[in-house]
Amino acid sequence: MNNITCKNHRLSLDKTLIMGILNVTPDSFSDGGLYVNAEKAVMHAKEMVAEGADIIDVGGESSRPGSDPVSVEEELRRVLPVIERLVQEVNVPISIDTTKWQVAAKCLEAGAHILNDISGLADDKMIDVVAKYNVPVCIMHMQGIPKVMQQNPAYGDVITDIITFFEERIQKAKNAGISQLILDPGIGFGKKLEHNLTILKRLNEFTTLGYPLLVGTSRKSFIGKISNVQADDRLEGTIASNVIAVMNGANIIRVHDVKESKRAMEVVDAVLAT
Ligand code: 7PM
Repeated sequence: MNNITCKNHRLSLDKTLIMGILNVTPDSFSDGGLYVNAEKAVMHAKEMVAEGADIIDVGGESSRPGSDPVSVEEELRRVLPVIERLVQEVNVPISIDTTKWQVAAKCLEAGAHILNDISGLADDKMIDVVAKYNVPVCIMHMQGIPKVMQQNPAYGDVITDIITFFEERIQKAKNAGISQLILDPGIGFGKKLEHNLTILKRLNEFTTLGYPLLVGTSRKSFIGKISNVQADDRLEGTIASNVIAVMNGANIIRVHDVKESKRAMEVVDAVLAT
């Protein structure tokens, strides 16, 4: 489990990998039309690479708790022009954050290197797409769907339940011939504060499954609940949680703030290498 290989790229797991978040969802700032927004997204991606991002994760559907799904056409309209440019202009692997097999297929055809599926290969058609393109896939755990997932998350033992989920999806992937898996417990996806904290504290229990671990805590609401701060003021909590995750076995952290996260992880990696 020392590398993740995707086409022309090889990601060493000797150090913590930084996955930079590239949102291409419309927000209050993105009123410049499609071309302008794609241009801004590409510039932001290049900035993150310069700051030390090892992977750029492109997402066109907000998975915010309570959010509605978008259509295949709309999601493709947002992400495909950006993916097409990034595979040409950026020298790190590009991952596509989608749960839709049609979106995954088009983006992988366009040259994306990794699939990040927050539904964890829930759709059998997605398994076929990943097998066809033979790319690494991140299987994330989510209880429920974004629209309703935070209404009343409940577990027996949250770690045991997530491991059972991983074991099932690992088997399905293996049966389809998919070998390169990344596992992600899905912080904030159908989890209460106590579940998120337990996942961070006991993350090492997932390492026995034998796959690289990805963790995404960046600016998430559990940090806001602890420190009573807004999303744009959660950098310190993000870094604290990522230090804990990596000390407990995470290999990849998914972050908005690449420069700060990279510097923090250099220190963590130096200790881990000792
Ligand atoms: C609003 C709320 C918008 C939350 C976006 C989000 C993860 C992910 C996301 C994660 C993996 C965010 C989330 N989170 N993929 N996609 N793991 N693998 O905070 O934790 O970016 S979307």
